[in-house]
Amino acid sequence: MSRDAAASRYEIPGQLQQLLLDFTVSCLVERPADLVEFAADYFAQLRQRRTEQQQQQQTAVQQQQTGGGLVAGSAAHGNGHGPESDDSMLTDESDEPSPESLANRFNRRKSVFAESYDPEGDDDEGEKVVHPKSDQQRHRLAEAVKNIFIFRSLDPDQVQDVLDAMFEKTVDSGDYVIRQGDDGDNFYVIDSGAFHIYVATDTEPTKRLVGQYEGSGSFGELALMYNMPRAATVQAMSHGSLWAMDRTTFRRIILKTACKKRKMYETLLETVPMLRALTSYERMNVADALNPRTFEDGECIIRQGDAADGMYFVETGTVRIAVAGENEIEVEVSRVTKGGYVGELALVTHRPRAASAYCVGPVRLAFLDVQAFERLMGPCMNIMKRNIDDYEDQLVRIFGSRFNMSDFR
Ligand code: 1OR
Repeated sequence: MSRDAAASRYEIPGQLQQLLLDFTVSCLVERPADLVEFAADYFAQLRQRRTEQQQQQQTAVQQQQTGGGLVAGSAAHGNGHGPESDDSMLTDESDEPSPESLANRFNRRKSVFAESYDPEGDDDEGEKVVHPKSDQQRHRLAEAVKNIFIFRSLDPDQVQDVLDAMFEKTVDSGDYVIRQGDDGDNFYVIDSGAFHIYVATDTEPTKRLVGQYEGSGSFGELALMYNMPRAATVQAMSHGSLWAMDRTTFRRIILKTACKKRKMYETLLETVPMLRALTSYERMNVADALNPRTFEDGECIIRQGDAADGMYFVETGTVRIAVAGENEIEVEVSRVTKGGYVGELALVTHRPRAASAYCVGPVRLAFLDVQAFERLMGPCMNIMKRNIDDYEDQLVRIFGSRFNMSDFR
């Protein structure tokens, strides 16, 4: 074989170098225990993202061709138009659709609505709804909504409207509250009871248990936020009570704030390698729970020895981490920039802050409080613990063997 023939036969594809480089960086950052499993997941996600992007581009082109965007609220009520109007969902409703068709509908719809819905353009004000309640009901409702992340950014008037509009719904074990593929009617906050979440997908058409709620939490926001069919089935596993809010009130009061927040933190959360351990749905929940914090140059974000109230993701700027040894003199041990995080150690070890954190120039952070951390960050725990081993090595190098963080765990 000639040299030229060999060269053309072994030509390196243009994307290979970048692809392998990205993959290698992910491996170095996440240090997976099982490289083969990690590689399989990594490339599967990459392919899924590319498919979604292609679908979104196609949709954008189709919308341009048909001359219309989505009308908020139209498709879920069955009078969609343009590319959605031929969707089988609107015509072939039977009582118990096959899980396979549900999954197909969801996957087709998801990218369309998630991308093209613009809450800013939604001027559907709707009427104020009031469901009278006893004092006891009002008290229980106030307790139930306290920890619902998407209510936290509301102003007091909006909270009042929310409380007025909610109505109680009791369920028995086995009742379906939501079925995957259905149109969205209500948003639910759990007052009491256990609920299972099931999802069917194209690759796994038999519905699979993906999570559960035990006496608290909320669900049913996705279909209302993105105008798409229900993404999961939610079934009561015990007698229980729910607070429901109708779709119009949800969209009138909650939608804009919640969508804005999810959009604002979407990019940040995608750049934090650790959070790849979460599903995109779980990352959205993290976005709901985050709060912006800004600091000036030199300001102290975390003080060594303090009790911990939460952790921070770095949005912009640089954070300097310093540890004071026995002589109280602080030594810089590392710097954290965009995509990194600080303050998780004390939350994992349940100990006081092990180091101080200072701003180098202005810094913008996203704060996750300790309750949200405990509810949402479980799937990232192994990655955080592995990174803590790194801190330990670093501290032993700087201060000697006195620091032993694994004792805390
Ligand atoms: P919805 O309006 O689509 C079903 O109705 C609700 O179940 C959904 O809103 C969420 O509030 C809730 N994926 C999608 N929806 C979920 C999930 C979920 N968990 C709860 N819901 N996943 C489980 C993540 C732990 C991802 C599965 C791949």
